[in-house]
Parts: sequence; C-alpha cells; structure tokens
Amino acid sequence: MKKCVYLLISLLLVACGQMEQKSACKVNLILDTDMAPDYDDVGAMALMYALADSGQVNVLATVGSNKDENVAPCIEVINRYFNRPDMPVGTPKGEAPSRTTWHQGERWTEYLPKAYPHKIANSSEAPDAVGIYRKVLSSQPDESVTICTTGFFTNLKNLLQSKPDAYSPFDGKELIKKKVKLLVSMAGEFPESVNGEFNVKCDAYSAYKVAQEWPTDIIFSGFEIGVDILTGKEVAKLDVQDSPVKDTYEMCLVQDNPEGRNSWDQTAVLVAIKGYAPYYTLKKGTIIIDSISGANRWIDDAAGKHACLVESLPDKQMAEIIENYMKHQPVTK
Ligand SMILES: [Ca+2]
Repeated sequence: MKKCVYLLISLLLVACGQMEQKSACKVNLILDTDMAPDYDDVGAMALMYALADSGQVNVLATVGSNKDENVAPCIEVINRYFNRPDMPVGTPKGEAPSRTTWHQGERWTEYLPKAYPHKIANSSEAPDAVGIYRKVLSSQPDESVTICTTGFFTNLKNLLQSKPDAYSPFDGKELIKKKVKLLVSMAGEFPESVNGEFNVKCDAYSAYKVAQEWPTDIIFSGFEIGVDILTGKEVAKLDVQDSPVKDTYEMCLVQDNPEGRNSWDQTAVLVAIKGYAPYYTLKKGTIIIDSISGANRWIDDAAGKHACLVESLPDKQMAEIIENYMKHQPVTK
C-alpha cells in the first residue's frame, strides 16, 4: 500500500514537472507580417495558430509591415478564422513599403476582406504597430517575448526609435532589451545576396538599422532556407468550407505552381515557436546590410549576435511538417 502511495506521488510530481516545463517553455510571440504580395504569410499564420491551439505559443499580437489598405483586414480575417477576433492588429503609420501587386486577376488580399467578416475597415483605421508593440511588451515579463518578422523591418526600426510614453518609461531600445528574448526574421540570403532579398531590400534602411542596433540575438531564416520547401497543394484541396487559408492557396497556386508555393515565412514562424532543432542548426556571425540596395553579406563569428539557419532535414520532409501544420482547422475556444 505504502509503495502504491509513493508511486502515485512520484507520478504526480513527474506530471506536474512536465506541465510546468510545458508552460515555462510556451513562447510569447508577436508576429510582424506583410500581407501580400506573397501569401506564404497566410500559411505562416495557419502554422502559428496550429501551434497555439496545441498550447505551444501565446500569440500576443499580429502587426502588418506594409502599407496597403487591405493588410489589416486580411490579418483580422485570419485571426477571426482561428477564433481570435480580439487579437491586436496594427499597421505602420509613417513611411512603409506598399508593394502588394503581383498576381494577375483578382488579388487574394482584395478577395479575403470581401468574403469574410472583419471589424477593421482598412489599414488606416488600425492602430499604430509601434503603439501595439509598446503596450504589449510593457505588460509582459522581462526577457519573455519572441518577435517573428515575415515581412519588412519597418515597424522594428520605428520601435527602436520610439520614445517613452504612457505604456512605458523606457525608450524603444531599452524596452526591447528589457522584454524581448529573441527576434527571428525571414530575411536576407546566406552567405550573401548581391541584389538584396525581398524583405530586406523593400525597406533596406530599416533592415540596416535593426541589424546594427537591435539589442537581442537575431536568428535569420534566409531566402535559401524556404525556397525549395513547396507547400499548399494539400491545403488548396482540403474538404472544408469558408476557409480563408484554403481560398488563398486555391486562388494563388493555379497562377504560380500547382505543386506548391515556397515556404519562406513558415520556416521563421516554426523556428520562433519550436526552436531551430531538429529542423536546422545555427551558424553564428554578423549580417552586414547595405542601407540603400539591401544587399547583404555574412561574417562568421562564434561570438556574433546574429545567427542564420543551416538545413538539417531534407526539403521534402520539411514540406510535410509545414503542410501538416498549415492544414490545421480552427478549434472552438
Ligand atoms: Ca512575408
């Protein structure tokens, strides 16, 4: 009998330990995304909410980094689809990249706000992304927040330059240093990009400033990491109704490649939430960004504050892992 009691107590302690570990490991995430022209951001948000619904991440806010009026409504449509109607959505208020045209015919960013409910009429109505960053960061425990960018560095540059306000007595750099644990960015190409990778060159100055001044470690998922991971084919054929994720992939894959779309953004979100292993290893160093062209190069340095991902698993295996998360369906809260 005594043995049984000891066994029961031991099992309970192990279970509690695992629960504590799970909750302690849960990532607090802010996603900074550009809705369009590419739609891997939609796949990345589906992956993020798959991991949120399985208790692996607390999504704190979703902000847009490009200027198009459909950005905020599109983000909200996806948040609502995954039963997060009150998730904060912000947009840049000053200068920001506005490239959203790409596909011929109807654009997915025009279709989603027409087809699905949303409260924010357009991006101009959404609050300033920097205000959202400052409000959310100041309310979180120290060194607890992971930021993941799958778009431009515009908001992060603005956050770095922000002044003390009603939310926090700290300026942007101090607030980031105090509250942010890690930045994971889909950006750059390694070991170098001569012409500038899209997320860097669209706002090269902001990318340059963040690379120079960001006070925490940064992990870069470069162009080469997601380019051969093709996903979305199964999402486009899902037997579900009224899914903005399915609709987007169904609309766009026909024009791009019916075999799937490159999965740049999903790799960054996956690493931000689950960590880089076993999918990748890290190469430490320093990224050097040209503030005008957005070209980048890399200097290996074991003591560097930057790291870039190096592939560990075959692209096909990564595609399977990512597509499975992208197929996630909303759960009722
Ligand atoms: Ca993107």
